[in-house]
Amino acid sequence: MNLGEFRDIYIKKIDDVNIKFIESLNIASKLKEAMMYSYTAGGKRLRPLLLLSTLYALDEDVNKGINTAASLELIHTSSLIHDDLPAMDNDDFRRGKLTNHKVYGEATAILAGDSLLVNSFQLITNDDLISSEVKLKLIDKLSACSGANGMIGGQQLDLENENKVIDIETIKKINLYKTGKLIEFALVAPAIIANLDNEYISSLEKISYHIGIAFQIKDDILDVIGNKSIIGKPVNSDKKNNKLTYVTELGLNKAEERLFHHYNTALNILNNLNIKSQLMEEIFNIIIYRNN
Ligand code: GRG
Repeated sequence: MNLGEFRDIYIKKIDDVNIKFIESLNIASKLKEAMMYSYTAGGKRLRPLLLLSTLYALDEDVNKGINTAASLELIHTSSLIHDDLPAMDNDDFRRGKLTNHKVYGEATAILAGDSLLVNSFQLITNDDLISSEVKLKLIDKLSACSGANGMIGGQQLDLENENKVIDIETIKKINLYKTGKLIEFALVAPAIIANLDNEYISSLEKISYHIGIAFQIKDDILDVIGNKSIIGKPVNSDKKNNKLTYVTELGLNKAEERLFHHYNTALNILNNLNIKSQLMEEIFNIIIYRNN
């Protein structure tokens, strides 16, 4: 199967699951509308694609990962809503549309982000295709990767280091948590679903480490040289928020060198696993060569 076919089949399934799930929530209509607004605002769906292509590479039934991948995308969406808030990056546009708080107000945007995060776990608990033991392991890993020791902790580090002169190691650490931890989940969840051993999990974690950093370096590069109408949000947001990134620290050329270093290292580890990794590699390429 090629990536286009894979994406057409499985991303549709994920969007169906998430849209039905949000529709099924019997709540205040403005909250539900705000959740739906950001989920359906677009987005490349790279994290679910990574998760499902890894399951495919491991020769597992890809359908066993649909709800887990859907859950991951809900959490990613929640983080974007919060990231754009006035107390964080204070951005007006995301995915080419007004940010959630610009449409629904700050209070509802906070609650929409909270609900997308908290309710996401129910997609795993309600999955009929995986065992209770696997569900517990997935929820444990997903909460670890999202919470204070994961993405949210990374965002806190990012905030604390605004306006500071920091070294490349600190920038790397921020990236590793803020962006890398959800990528880690995308690569490790398939190993949990496939009941693989710790040695395998550790190799996938290593790949996610490098691809997670590469992902964020590319994001930082696009923040400087991206086209606003293609990336769907303002450029130079990092400069506006006095954030140091690989690009501000090293310049574009050296940042790009680092990007390729991490990309190539991830590919080498992946190739040593001898799995059906062609789709994974195509997604790595999208991460590295994308223009949005
Ligand atoms: C949800 C309680 C709660 C807190 C959120 C704000 C925050 C804490 C974390 C920020 C995490 C963040 C936004 C990291 C940047 C990750 C990143 C590179 C996002 C862009 O991802 P893409 O390119 O976006 O996959 P699309 O729009 O394609 O989905």
